[in-house]
Amino acid sequence: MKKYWWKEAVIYQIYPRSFMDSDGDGIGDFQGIISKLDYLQTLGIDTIWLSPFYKSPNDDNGYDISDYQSIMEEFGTLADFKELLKEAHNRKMKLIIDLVVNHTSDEHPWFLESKKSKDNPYRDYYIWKDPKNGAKPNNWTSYFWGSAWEYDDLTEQYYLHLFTKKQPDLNWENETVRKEVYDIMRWWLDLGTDGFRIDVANMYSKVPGLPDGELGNYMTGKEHFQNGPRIHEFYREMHKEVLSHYPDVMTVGETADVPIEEAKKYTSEDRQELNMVFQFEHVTLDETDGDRWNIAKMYLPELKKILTKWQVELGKCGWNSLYWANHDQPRSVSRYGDDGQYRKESAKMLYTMLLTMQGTPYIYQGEEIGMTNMKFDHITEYPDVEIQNLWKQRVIKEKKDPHKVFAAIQYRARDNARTPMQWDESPNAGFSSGIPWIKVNPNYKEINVAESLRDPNSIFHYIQKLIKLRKENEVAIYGDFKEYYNENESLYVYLRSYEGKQMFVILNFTGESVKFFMPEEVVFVNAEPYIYNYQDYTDLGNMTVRPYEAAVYLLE
Ligand code: ISL
Repeated sequence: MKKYWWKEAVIYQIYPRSFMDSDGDGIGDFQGIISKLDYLQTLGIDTIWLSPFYKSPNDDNGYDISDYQSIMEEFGTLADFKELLKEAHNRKMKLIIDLVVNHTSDEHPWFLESKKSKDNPYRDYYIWKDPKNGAKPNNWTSYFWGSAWEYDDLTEQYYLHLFTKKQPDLNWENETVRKEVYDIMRWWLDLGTDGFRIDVANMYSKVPGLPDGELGNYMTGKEHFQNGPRIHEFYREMHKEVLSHYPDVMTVGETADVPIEEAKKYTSEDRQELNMVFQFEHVTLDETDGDRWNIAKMYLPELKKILTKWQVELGKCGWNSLYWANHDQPRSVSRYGDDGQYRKESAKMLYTMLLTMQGTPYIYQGEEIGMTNMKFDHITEYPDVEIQNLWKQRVIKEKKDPHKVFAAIQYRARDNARTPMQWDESPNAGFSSGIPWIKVNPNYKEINVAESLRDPNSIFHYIQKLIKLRKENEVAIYGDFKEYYNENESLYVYLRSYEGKQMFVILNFTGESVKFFMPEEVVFVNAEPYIYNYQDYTDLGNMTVRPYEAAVYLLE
């Protein structure tokens, strides 16, 4: 197995809008981020991923870009970005940025041109189609509700948008579009950025003819645009044109619904496509039939089966990315742990897992202090376009039970994890001296960075220790993965092995105490775990694993 810096990195995701506001406009910014780099360094972070910071009308919080080479005014200037990059590099931290090129904003000059006329040179930058029998060209739906097609009166054609109608899909079949994308990539790499998180990375290639999708899926048409016919060709071209000329940069593709066989293709080194992808199986387990808003209960053996499968199968040829949360997912402690009585124990347990698996771990801002889901009181308090559209569709149009829909929103909304970073006990959690763009979670007086830094037993200090363990023990990064007791409904137990060293991990995913017998083949030299999440550790001879207990043993 080849070694690379990005396999050994611990990546911290910053959602700039909510991280730190330096100028009091209620919106996070680059200077705010710069002021917190030392904090991230204290945690042990060596790589930062910045969510989009480009010029944007913000229909989807910056994932709708109107100029790829300009900075969103609220965040600062290009000079601020360069300063951030320099300050990060001074601290030996890498900085990767979001590449959003499945679509642009409808206010991007390419689209403004494209919609002018059918023979405009930019027309073919997007996907325009004639009506079919007087109606939409096909039955595909958008991720953010309703049809994926929008009619344009001027030219009497429809354009495709897999997300909001302000996010028209680029036409990747057009070679000129691909060249534009590669130019943008080179431009940012030449500035010194260290790589890309690639948005919606597996949806550029649409099946020719854009056939109707199978009915009955939550997303109609997805079999015709996810991991489509030319997608691997596009990545090999991107690699040849751009990435191969910058051998030290990293890429991670965001790939919803990626089967493991496809993930192997994207990430196998010999194929020269991407370094990693984000798979979605463990974050869709609590859906019913693919419907994100019909919440299902998670069953631990199922979750383990998924996680183990990716560990055992992908590591052989590609590389995993490990995550519990990001700006599209609820807070991990509220979802997989217990954000009440066992908040600290369960957050520590979850991150014990994340940092002792094979792959590159990604920590979303605020996770390191155990931030919890936000309980907004009213639908109008959710800024996310996805939620506003969902409400219009399910409650207003379809007349579904508003209480049920609201309960699902409280559980799953992306805004749960987009509330401002909780820095201290001062007003607005120290995030801003102005009025924050989104409500601050009222629990900031108990859950905040200042408190975490004071408390030697905080989640922060525990994760800091886990990162150190990872940096000092290659077995945590490169080791093979073997699971024990896969049927157990409470515990996740595994052994990592690498060049004669072993690491044994026991995690209790429940709020109950559970009896545990050591697997016979695991031989301990030292009874004391290297890391454990209670004040004392459990004796191995007669072991009862306490609620959300976690222990990591290093075996020689
Ligand atoms: O989180 C989802 C919907 O709630 C996913 O379906 C998500 O839309 C999908 O994973 C793509 O996400 C990415 O692209 C979107 C953007 O809204 C997300 O924030 C981004 O991560 C469109 O650019």
